[in-house]
Amino acid sequence: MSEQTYMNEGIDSWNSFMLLYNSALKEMGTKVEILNDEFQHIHQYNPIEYVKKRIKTPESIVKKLKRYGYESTLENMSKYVNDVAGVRIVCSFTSDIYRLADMIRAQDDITVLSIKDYIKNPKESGYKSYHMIVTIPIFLSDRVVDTKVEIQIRTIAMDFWASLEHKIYYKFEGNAPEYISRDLRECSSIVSMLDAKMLSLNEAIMEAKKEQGDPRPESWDRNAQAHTGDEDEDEISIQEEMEWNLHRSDLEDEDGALNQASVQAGKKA
Ligand code: 0O2
Repeated sequence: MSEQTYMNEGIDSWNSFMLLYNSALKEMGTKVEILNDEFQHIHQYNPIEYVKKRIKTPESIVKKLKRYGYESTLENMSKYVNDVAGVRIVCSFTSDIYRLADMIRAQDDITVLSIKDYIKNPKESGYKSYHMIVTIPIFLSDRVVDTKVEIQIRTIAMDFWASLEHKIYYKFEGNAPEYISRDLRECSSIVSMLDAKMLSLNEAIMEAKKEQGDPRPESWDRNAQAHTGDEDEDEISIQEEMEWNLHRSDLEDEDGALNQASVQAGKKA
């Protein structure tokens, strides 16, 4: 069943939704870890540098609904906010992004609702990243609920740019002077050049290794530790950006609306 049907069946509390979204994050986190482990096993190479997971803050949900012109209710949240649960996968190379996206898309239990390729079509700001909105089934005691997750996949360089741009833009509350926006776009071009350079450098290293008779088709220097048995080094780091431990009464009024006062109470733990 979809999140909507779940809601129509009277399961409409904030905590029930958060349970779903948190479970979806756990499921996706595990899927990503398995893909990385398998890659390591087959190709002696791990494409993922790190993974971040986060649940959107109530404040940010209310802001988004307001921007879309909807009232702040749980129903509207589940209908219109696609990124309450978000997983960000940070890879080494641009080619890893598309490989991972294909692997995620190919999983039978995942349904892709939409894709935005901001690498091929960067945003006006210079933002680059590959976005997928997917649903993943969450098996509860008496039902299965297909739950939405936003997956963002990008390189370390793209992530570096996006983090800093977010901070800078935030300071100006959306009214950054034109020269700042221009410089940010220029930095974004530098990021693309850097990514392209690192990718071609890596390909050159692989070629050189092959010529030297390395028996492994895809052995990469940076994964040398994979062969030393140092397992901790191979593990991807998954960071929980924030957690919500809030109660329904903190967040909703009698009609089930998400209220602004409670949003304040729901700021980052
Ligand atoms: P936060 O705080 O990261 O959660 P839609 O999905 O079409 O309803 P939305 O959500 O604007 O609309 O879609 P889009 O454009 O795919 O953006 C989703 C997320 O991408 C944003 O979430 C940001 O995380 C990131 N993002 C998009 N554009 C930019 C940008 O110009 N700079 C940076 N740094 N990040 C960007 P939120 O909800 O805006 O924010």
